[in-house]
Amino acid sequence: MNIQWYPGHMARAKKLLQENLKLVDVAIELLDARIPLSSRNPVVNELLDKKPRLIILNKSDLADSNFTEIWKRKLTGPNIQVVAVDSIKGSGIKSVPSAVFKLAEGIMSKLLSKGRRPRAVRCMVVGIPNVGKSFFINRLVKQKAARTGNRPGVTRGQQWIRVAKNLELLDTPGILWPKFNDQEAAYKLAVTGAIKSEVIDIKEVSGKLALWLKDNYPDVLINRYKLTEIPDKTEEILTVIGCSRGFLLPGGIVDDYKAAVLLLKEFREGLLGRFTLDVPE
Ligand SMILES: Nc1nc2c(ncn2[C@@H]2O[C@H](COP(=O)(O)OP(=O)(O)OP(=O)(O)O)[C@@H](O)[C@H]2O)c(=O)[nH]1
Ligand SMILES: [Mg+2]
Repeated sequence: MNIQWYPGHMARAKKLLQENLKLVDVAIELLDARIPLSSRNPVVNELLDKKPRLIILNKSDLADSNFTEIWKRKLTGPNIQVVAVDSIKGSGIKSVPSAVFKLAEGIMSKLLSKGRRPRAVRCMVVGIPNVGKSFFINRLVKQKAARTGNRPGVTRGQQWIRVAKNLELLDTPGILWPKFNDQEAAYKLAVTGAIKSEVIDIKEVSGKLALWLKDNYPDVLINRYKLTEIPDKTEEILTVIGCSRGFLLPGGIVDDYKAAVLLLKEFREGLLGRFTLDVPE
C-alpha cells in the first residue's frame, strides 16, 4: 500500500495559513477523535508552535470514550487545552468559547495595557480534510455559515466568520502534508475519510480494516454481518461479508469490492460501534 495525496490547493492553503497566522490570537486545531495522532498534521503542528492552542477532538461520537478521556489528558499542555466535541449533536461545543477566552487572556490584556481598544478574539480553525471544521464552526455560530460536505476538500478558500461580538473565526481548507512517511497513519486517514476515495485502493484499505476488527473486535464483525466464523485471509473476510449480504456478480462470484465499500461506509457512519484506531500507550 502506498497512499499519497497532496494536491496543489493544499500547498496553496498551507501558504495562506502561514500568512494569516499573525492575524490570529488562538489556533483551534481539529483532530479526529478516532485518530488523534494520525490526524495531526506535522507541518501545521510546527507552524502553530508558539500559538495558544485549543485542540478539538471532533467526531468523538464515533470514538471509544475511554480512549478519548486518555487522549484529552495526554494532549493537554502548557498553552494547550483539549475539548472533545460531537459537531453533529453539539455536545462539547458549549465549553469552546470559555476555553478560547482563557487561552487568549494573556494576549488580550497585553493589548489593553498598551492602550489598544478591546477587540474580538480571533481564531483560526485548522485541520485535515473532512475532519469537520466547517460543521464545527456552524455549530458554534448556530447557523450555516460555512460550506460543508461528506467528502474531503469542500472548503477551498479561507473565510472569516463572526461567532459573537467578541469572537471571530477563520475557516480554512483541510490540509494534509507532502509525503506520508508513516503508511500506517495514511491508512488510518483513508479509513476515516480524510483522503479522497479516488486515490486509495478501497479493497486494500477496507480489507486492512476488516483484519483489524477481526483481531480486536471479532464479535462486531460476526454480529453485524451474521458470520459463523471469520477467515484468516484479508480478502476472504470481505468475501464472506459480501456473501452474507448477497452481493453476487454474474456467474455467482461474490462482489467483494461492494463488500469493501459497505464495510468502510458502515464503519465511518458508526454503525459498527465506536472505535479509536490510535490506541494510547
Ligand atoms: N459523526 C460525526 N460526523 C461529523 C462530525 N463533524 C462533522 N462530521 C461529518 O464530517 C463531514 C465533513 O464535515 P465538514 O465540516 O465539511 O469537514 P471539513 O473539515 O470542513 O472538510 P474540508 O472543508 O473538506 O477540509 C460531514 O459529512 C459531517 O457530517 C462529528 O462530530 N461527528
Ligand atoms: Mg470545510
